[in-house]
Amino acid sequence: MMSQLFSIRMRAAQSSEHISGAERIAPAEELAAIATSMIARALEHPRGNPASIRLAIDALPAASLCTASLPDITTVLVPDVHAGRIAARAELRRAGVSEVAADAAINALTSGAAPGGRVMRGAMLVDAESGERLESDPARGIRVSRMDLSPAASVALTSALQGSGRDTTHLREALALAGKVLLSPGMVAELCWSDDPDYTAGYVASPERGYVRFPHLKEKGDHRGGRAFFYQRRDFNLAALTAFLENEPVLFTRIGRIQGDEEFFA
Ligand code: WAQ
Ligand code: MG
Repeated sequence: MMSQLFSIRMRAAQSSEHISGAERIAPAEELAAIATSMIARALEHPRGNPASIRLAIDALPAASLCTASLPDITTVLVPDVHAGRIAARAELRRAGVSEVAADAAINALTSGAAPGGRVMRGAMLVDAESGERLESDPARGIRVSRMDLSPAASVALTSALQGSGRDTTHLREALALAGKVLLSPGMVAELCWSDDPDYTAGYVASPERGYVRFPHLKEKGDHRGGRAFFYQRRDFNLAALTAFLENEPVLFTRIGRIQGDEEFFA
């Protein structure tokens, strides 16, 4: 029997611009330390100084906790952003995303997917065939929440990535987020790169290949980034998907495989 677990979430914003966010699942005795580190992280974020920091803590009903395995990890060694974007596009195509949908999403993330060229708080939802956007609020998008690594999975991931220089908070959190999105029905692929100006890596996740990283998907110093979740339209139900991604708790208790690096030259 596991002890009572809580979802703890942080979101920091300037007037209308998203600064940072974080989602964890933890027992009561860890909440104070996690809250402290989330606040510090919001205050020190390279995207700027927040005007507001919101923390939310919710008890999770023990019966509702779903456990799962994290996706496999592959790194594609692209030499620069140009090659990175071509490789990510090819990965999306391989997963079943159409050319028009892949290009629309890449262009949206490049120019800022929220109105006014801003960064979205959450992810856009994209029809994998037509490229049409399916989220109801194009500034907020969908925020995936209530997912984390179990303590054992966290230790296993650290030891599996040891010496690779890749055991970053960015990777850990993105892996859990991508892992939860992969569990949603009709999911074809996810495209992501960070909105943190000093973090250039991004990934494409898909059911077949898992979490495929690209060290360069944007130039250093660029404040734009975001996420696109591609879905098959025929299985798409916005209300059910939103309920799952935003509210269903998922704890990753096992890690996936760490695959050998792949080369890519554009
Ligand atoms: N749910 C949905 N979308 C989100 C969420 C969330 N919980 N958190 C962030 N986003 C969206 C939002 O538009 C952000 O602007 C954008 O994603 C980027 O978020 O080395 O750090 O937290 O393998 O900056 C990927 C590569 C890092 C890691 C991704 O994203 C690696 C990253 P960030
Ligand atoms: Mg960020």
